Amino acid sequence: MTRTGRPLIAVLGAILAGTVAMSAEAETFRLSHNTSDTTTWHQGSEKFNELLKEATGGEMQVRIFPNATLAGGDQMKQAEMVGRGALDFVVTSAINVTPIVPEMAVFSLPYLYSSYEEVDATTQGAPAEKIEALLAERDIIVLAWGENGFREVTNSVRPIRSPDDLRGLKMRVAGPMYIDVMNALGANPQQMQWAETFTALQQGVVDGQENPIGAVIIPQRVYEVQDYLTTWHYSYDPIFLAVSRKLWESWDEETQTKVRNAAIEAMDFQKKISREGTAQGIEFLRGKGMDVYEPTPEELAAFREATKPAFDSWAEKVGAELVATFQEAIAAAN
Ligand code: X2X
Repeated sequence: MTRTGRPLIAVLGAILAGTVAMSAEAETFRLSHNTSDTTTWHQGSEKFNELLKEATGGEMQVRIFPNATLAGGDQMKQAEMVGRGALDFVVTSAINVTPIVPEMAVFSLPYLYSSYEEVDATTQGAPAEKIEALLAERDIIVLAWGENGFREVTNSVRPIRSPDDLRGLKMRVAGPMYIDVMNALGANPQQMQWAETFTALQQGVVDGQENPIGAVIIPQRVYEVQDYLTTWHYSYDPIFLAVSRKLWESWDEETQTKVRNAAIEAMDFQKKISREGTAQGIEFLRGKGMDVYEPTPEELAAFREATKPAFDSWAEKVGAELVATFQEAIAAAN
C-alpha cells in the first residue's frame, strides 16, 4: 500500500458509514388512524408510507399506529392532536372531526348522496375546498380524500326493513350527528369508541352498529357478532389524510409536492379497494351467514323521511351556505 492508499480507504469507509448512518436516520413520522390494522384505512396508510419512501429516496417514512392508540384510544382526539402538532399525520373520517369542526358533518347528512358519482363531485372542487379551509384554520392540512363509505346498519336482534324496526334497539354510534339520527328513528344510541365496539357487540352491551362494508365491516369481521345487515346507505363518510401545519410548513415546496402526491395516490388506492370490497361484500357476508336485506326504493324513501329531522337540525348547524355548496355540486354530477 502506498502512503496515500490507507487514508483513501479510510475516507471511503467513512463515506460509506456516513451513508448508512444517514439512511438509518430517515425521518420517521407518526401516523394515527382509528381502525384496526386489517382495514383499508390501514392499507391506504401503508401505501402512503411506501410511496413516501419511494419519492424521497428513503429519507421520509411514516410509522402507522392503528386503533387511535396515540390518542389514548380516543378516535375523536386525533385531528385536534394533529392541529397542535402532537401528531404528524392522521387518517380519519369526517364524523370524528365534528367535535372541533362541526361543519364536517355535512358529508354525513342522512341521504345527502345517492351515488359514488355524487360523492366524488364533493371531495374535490368547491365543497372540498371549503372544508379544507375550515380544517386549515385548525392547523390541520388535508392532503387527500379517501373513503370509509356508505354506512350500513347491522344488528343481532331482527332484520331492519323499516324505521319501525329500529325502535328500541341499542345502537353503537361514532359521533353526535348519528346520535340524533338514531334518536329520530326511535333507537337507543350510545356513543362508543370503535376499538371497543366489537367486544360490546359480542357481549350484547349493544345490539347493533353502522359502518361501511368494504372499509370496516368485512375487514374487522363484524359479521362474526352480527346477524342482520340492511343496505340503507343512510350516511356517507369520507376519510382524509392530513398533516399538522407545523410539519407541513417546515418543508420546502418540492418536499410538500412529494408528500401531497404520495397522499393522493395512496388515498386513490384506498378508495378503490374500499369500493371493490363493498361491491363484493354482500355476497361475502351472505356466505358468512349474515341475513342481508336490500331495501326497495320505497323503503329507502321511508328511512329518508324518518331521518329528516336530523338532516334539518344538522344542516342548520353546518350552515345553509355550505349545504348548498354540496347540493349544487351533487346536482351538477347528475
Ligand atoms: O367509528 C366508526 O364507526 C368508524 C370507524 O367508522 C369511524 O371512524 C367513524
